[in-house]
Amino acid sequence: MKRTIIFFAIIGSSILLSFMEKANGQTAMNNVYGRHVINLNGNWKVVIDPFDIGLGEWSAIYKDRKPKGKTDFVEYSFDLGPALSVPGDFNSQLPEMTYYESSVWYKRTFLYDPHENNRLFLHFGAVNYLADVFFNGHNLGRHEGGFTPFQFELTDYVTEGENVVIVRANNARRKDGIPGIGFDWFNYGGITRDVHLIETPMTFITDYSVQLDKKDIRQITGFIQLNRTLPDQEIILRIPELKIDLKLLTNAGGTIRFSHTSGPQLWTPENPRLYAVQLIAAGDTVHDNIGFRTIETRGTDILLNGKPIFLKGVNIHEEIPQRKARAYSEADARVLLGWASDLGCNFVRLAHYPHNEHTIKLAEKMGLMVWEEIPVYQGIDFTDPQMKMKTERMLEEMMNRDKNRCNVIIWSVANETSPSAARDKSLIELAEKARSLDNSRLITAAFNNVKFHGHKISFTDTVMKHMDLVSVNEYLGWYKAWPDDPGNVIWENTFSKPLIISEFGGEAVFNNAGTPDSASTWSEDYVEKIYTDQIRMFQNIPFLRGTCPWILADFRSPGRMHPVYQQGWNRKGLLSDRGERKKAWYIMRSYYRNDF
Ligand code: GCB
Repeated sequence: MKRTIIFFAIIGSSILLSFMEKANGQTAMNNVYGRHVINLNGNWKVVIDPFDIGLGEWSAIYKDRKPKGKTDFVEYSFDLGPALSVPGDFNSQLPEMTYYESSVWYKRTFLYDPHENNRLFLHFGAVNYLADVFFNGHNLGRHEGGFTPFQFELTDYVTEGENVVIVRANNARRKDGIPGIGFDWFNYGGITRDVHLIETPMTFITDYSVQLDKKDIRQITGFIQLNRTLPDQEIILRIPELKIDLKLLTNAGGTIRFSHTSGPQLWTPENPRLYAVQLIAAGDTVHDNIGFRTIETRGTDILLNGKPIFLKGVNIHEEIPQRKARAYSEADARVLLGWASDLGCNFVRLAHYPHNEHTIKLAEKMGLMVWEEIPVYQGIDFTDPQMKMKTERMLEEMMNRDKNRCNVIIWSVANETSPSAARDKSLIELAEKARSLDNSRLITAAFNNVKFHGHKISFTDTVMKHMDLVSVNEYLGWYKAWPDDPGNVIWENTFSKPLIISEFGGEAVFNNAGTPDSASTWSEDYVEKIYTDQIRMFQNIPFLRGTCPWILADFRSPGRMHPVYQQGWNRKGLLSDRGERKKAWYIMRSYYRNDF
């Protein structure tokens, strides 16, 4: 039986959009790890399809055909082919796949015993970039976007005994993609994050938000939403350590809005306090760990829980350089975030796309504030009529997943886009969209187009006005010559907002000695000098509220072709590809320890 889920537009137009998406089974339930799930990670059999012909009628790989008789043959086979580990990118698992950019078909079977009155969903943490999902011979649909979760409902198709999931994962770069054709990181493809089956009763909690009231920090406020428009359904909200045990009833739309006086200890980087939270509807329980804090700007300050803070940040790509692979696990997050905290950070910019949930959650436990962004990166074609729908959807998928993570303080809608009428309109609309979905965090985009007038630097991109913070990627001393002695450079605050220097740095090969006055030998000394010069400049920017060096560790990028110094790596890491500390690391660390 095919079910239609009906939602009313109770909490604004975003709900209407999510209704439409849910109806075709795509927007993921948030906090999959706090629900009743069966893990489908492990070895999946694959068919490698470099010419991407498997969707055509001749191959029809999704049918998983077997030869029918002596005169029949099939030119692929899951059973006789290799297996790949899921989660995990396919590029790092087979040597011949290193630079592969096309389709891989994955197959996984599982045994199931359907229960009356249960529903079953198939949830992917992420598949880069396109995913076509087939289940027991049915085409469930497609998801576009390599870094956000999605799901399909299996209830109508699941059978007793063996069930078959087949996924076409295609990582070809596309002009109409987000990101587009060109980007400065490695294009790891495949089923890169966890896969789960989610079991729910007929009525279940689809979505919720539990957070501190922005205006009154004695109030815990939010909403809980059921999948059905059933009034008077009881939902229990429990936070035992705060002695909260509320019995709440849904309204006609199947939703609860609540506000409860309490006095939680606030989450801070020094004391990242989280509270166990349970949401209990008839037969459905969701567990979470939630922290409470406020974040806002006042003039040129950023206030965490009402107090000014400086964001001691670092940029991170979702890559384990020693393994030359996409990071995906809590163990990987421990390595990357451990490095960031050794550097003295209280903040990380997760570039340039939403990273996996383990990373966000571990950062929350470690007291690291997070900037999350969607891959609206450099060469996006803003004139493409599909772009608005695609970018908004990605934004919504990211925000939906992480809206209960108190350490996420900034949503960024773009990185380094060139002004044009189409781009300006898109970014302004994206910022408005982000605000309409969540007014409890700060919205920004990273810009690289400041104006130089002699030794003065000013902001001229009018889109900056629409952001809560101005974020600038500058690269003085590397891509851009210093306009004057760094100690004399003056930044003008055109829009009277807090400034974050969201990128700066330069390339050096670990252990490469050279002179501090020439970039061309990729020497540590040259980049060390960039860092000391940058810090001299930072000390003269009265409205600077955060810095993020580019980048924590060297990362793979096929566009970096220098045969001696780069060899397919962007060498701007403070750490080498083996985690060794370069000279610039120590400069940044002393700045963050306030002993520069
Ligand atoms: C940038 C980009 C970043 C690049 C970096 C670089 O401005 O935002 O993605 O990797 O510069 O190294 O050129």
